[in-house]
Amino acid sequence: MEADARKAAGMIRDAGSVLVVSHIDADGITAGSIAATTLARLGKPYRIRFEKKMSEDTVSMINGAPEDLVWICDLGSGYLSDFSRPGIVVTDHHVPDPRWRRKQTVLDDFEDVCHVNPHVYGMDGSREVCGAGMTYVVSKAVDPANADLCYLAIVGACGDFQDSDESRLVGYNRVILAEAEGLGLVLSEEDVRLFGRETRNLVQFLQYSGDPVLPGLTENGAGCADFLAGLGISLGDGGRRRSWCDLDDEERERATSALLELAGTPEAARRLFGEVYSVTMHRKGSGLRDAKEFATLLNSCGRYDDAETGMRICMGDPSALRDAKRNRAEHRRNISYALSYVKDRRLIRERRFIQYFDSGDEIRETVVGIVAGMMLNSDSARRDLPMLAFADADDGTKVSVRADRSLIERGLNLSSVMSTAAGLVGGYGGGHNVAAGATIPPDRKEEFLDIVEDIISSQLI
Ligand SMILES: [Mn+2]
Repeated sequence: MEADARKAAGMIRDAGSVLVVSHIDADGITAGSIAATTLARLGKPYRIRFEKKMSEDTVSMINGAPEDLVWICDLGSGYLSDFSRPGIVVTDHHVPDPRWRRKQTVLDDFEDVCHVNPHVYGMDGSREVCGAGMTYVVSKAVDPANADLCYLAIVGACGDFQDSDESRLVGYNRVILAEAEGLGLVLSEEDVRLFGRETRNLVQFLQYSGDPVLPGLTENGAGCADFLAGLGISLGDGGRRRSWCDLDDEERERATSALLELAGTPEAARRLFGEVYSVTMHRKGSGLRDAKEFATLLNSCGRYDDAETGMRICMGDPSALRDAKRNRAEHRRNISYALSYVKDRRLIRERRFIQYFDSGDEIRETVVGIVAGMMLNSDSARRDLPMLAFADADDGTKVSVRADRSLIERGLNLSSVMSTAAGLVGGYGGGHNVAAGATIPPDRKEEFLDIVEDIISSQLI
């Protein structure tokens, strides 16, 4: 990895001009910010483009770009054999293009693509290091002084849920974390891992927990208020509502043990409690101190075609935060509109092995997955069936599907359901076992649902 990073660093130093292409999610925005800062510090002319995915248009834009070098972050590994130009550096963590691996050993006609990807070095790119992490490795090879960007790689890893499986960062992410802690840029602590410890008030913090489900608290605001009152924890401080980060040590310990007891199983307790990460340069309650909240803010920028605002935040522009908060408020309004749209119109249809709704062009394709997940956890839907959602997109119909973890134990794997079923109707798909997606031709939804049901019924035991 270090040899490849040095090679990439050499190509970057030698280039007269650079185009950075990165993904629109939190990992992509932090990766793009690391790349852009690296180039700015070198005094190199550069341009940055954020992309939703590596479409055919993106590939031809890259192949035709006038810059000497294209630095592709958090994208690109799956498309290496589509690049036909010299001067490409890819710092990504997605599974590499299999054709590239074959050709690399036979023909060696890809010598101009410098590919820095954890899968090549025997690491698991879904958990051990993210796109921002790989970009950081190259940035530091360009100049060791870029070590101060390591905290962005931690935010990127949290954005890609790389800390979810073990309730803490693992693998190479821990190497980066140790650097970040050593420089005093990130603080890691053992704490309750529910979302919103800096910005949500205490009731919302517990009420919107979701994973794990806390009996009597999840989706029950009054229950949360009673629970906190029972522990002698006040919800407000003067006129201000308190957040989880406002609790003193003693209050936090009391609340934590009560929550762990409520969680019930050791597995739920393990998901509830683990490591949390704070970006020390940002103050409490700013929305940027907790790494997960920072990543969520970046994601909300990306979802509204405004990844650039996210990048301005990462690069230290204070006015960008106000713009991003406007994005986030819009995001919340969109989600709540989408939820009531699906509920009020009773859009959910139930089939034997799946439930689904078709949102047409009423819900943005970039948030329909979140809406599907929230519907699954609401009282308008069944928990024991996967929830699938359709939304119109530029290049076809976007499909998002979510399932309760209990179905995974029974053999469900939504990633393979989506890739197989989409492939059979002329689309493509993939993802994770509990959350996956696809893009399919709009006129083949019914056929697609039939195939999805067939595959799910054969998976479940
Ligand atoms: Mn990523």
